[in-house]
Amino acid sequence: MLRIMGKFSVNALKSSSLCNKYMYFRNTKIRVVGVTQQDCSLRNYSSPAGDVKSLHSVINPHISRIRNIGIMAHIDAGKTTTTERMLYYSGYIRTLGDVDDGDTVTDFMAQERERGITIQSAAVTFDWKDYRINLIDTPGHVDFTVEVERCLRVLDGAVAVFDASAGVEAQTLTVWRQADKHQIPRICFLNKMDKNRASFTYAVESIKQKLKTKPLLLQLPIGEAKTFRGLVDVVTKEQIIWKPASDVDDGKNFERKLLLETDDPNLFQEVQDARNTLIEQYPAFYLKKYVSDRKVCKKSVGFFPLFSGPFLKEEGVDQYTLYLPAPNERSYEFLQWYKDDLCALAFKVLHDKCRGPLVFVRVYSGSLKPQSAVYNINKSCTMIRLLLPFADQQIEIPSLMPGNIALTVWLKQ
Ligand SMILES: Nc1nc2c(ncn2[C@@H]2O[C@H](COP(=O)(O)OP(=O)(O)OP(=O)(O)O)[C@@H](O)[C@H]2O)c(=O)[nH]1
Ligand SMILES: [Mg+2]
Repeated sequence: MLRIMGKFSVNALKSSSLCNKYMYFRNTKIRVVGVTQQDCSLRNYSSPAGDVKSLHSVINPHISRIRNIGIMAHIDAGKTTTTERMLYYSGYIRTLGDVDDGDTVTDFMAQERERGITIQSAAVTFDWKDYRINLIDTPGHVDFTVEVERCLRVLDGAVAVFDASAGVEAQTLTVWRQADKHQIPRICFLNKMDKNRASFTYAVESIKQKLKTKPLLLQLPIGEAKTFRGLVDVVTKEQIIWKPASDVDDGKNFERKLLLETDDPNLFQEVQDARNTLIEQYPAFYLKKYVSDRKVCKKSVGFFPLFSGPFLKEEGVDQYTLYLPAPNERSYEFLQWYKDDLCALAFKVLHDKCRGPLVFVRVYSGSLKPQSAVYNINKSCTMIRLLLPFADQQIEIPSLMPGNIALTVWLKQ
């Protein structure tokens, strides 16, 4: 845990040793700092027209609008692909990257791009509607279990991704237990519904048996594997059907309409049954009220809404902001000892050739400012810069408020 000791000026690192450029984020000119000197090329950042925000709202949104989310699963379940889709639909990138082509935002290391796997967890910060999402894409390989646990403990919610053709796999079981240990509220996401041998029934059964949990089926797929073409919302009975515009479909074209019995009597009956099961599971709630309150999800770690995909525009990210809690909706016992003093946890260190160690911190209380002296357990150190992470690129920020995650550059002691 880190605490502020006092403030004094230090010589900042020479800017010439850094890869600095400017970019426009939400129409605000911001300095971008590349992690590696070799690759400082800027990506295409876009923001929806007319969506102008002040720098302050971009840097420090209200705590209730922050979501610190991790994506966890077995290797190859589709975590990085899901992360990439979220960045694309939120307007953070203009072209959808692909793990197989080695051009995703979060798998930026050369080895990751060559091998098509995630080796280190990568953090990206982006805005979704009025929400600030700090997302951590974790590796699925068993060798990186410790890396996942380090990230999980600073998150307020997680998305467990399942391959619909494989159900619960070994590493998913491990990370699920880690999330249990840190009492992290979770959403289950059934990915790869379009893949050969994908089976909704099998995957749900596997979650029930292996994770010993009863997921709440909030969406049902329309078709499976090659016949997969959309989803039905069990609460609203609204169906979302893909309308691929071309072979290279980015999932942005879809149609929404109410599911009627005449459309598909079997599917209608399945939705009706799933709805009745939901009401049996939570009889005290009227479904709509329960969805808008989200109280069950925030207070109990035994509530696991289940959605299926591939990821859809709006639908997916909306679920994360709706069902996963904000930092101030979680209770951290240790905060009673800090009150308004700085309390932050350093959970990951990156080594950068130019700047030395870059430390990821999650702020729980107080605020963190550049060029301040901070007390770190048994020694004091000086924090020089604060950066918001965008995978391998960062934006320099003037302060960090509670509930946020950022990168810090420290003065060597
Ligand atoms: N058919 C299909 N393939 C998918 C889908 N999502 C991901 N894939 C493929 O699955 C493979 C693994 O995807 P990744 O996103 O790298 O999986 P990951 O969970 O990040 O893998 P690690 O980080 O290495 O554990 C890639 O070949 C993706 O193209 C999906 O919805 N449908
Ligand atoms: Mg990955």
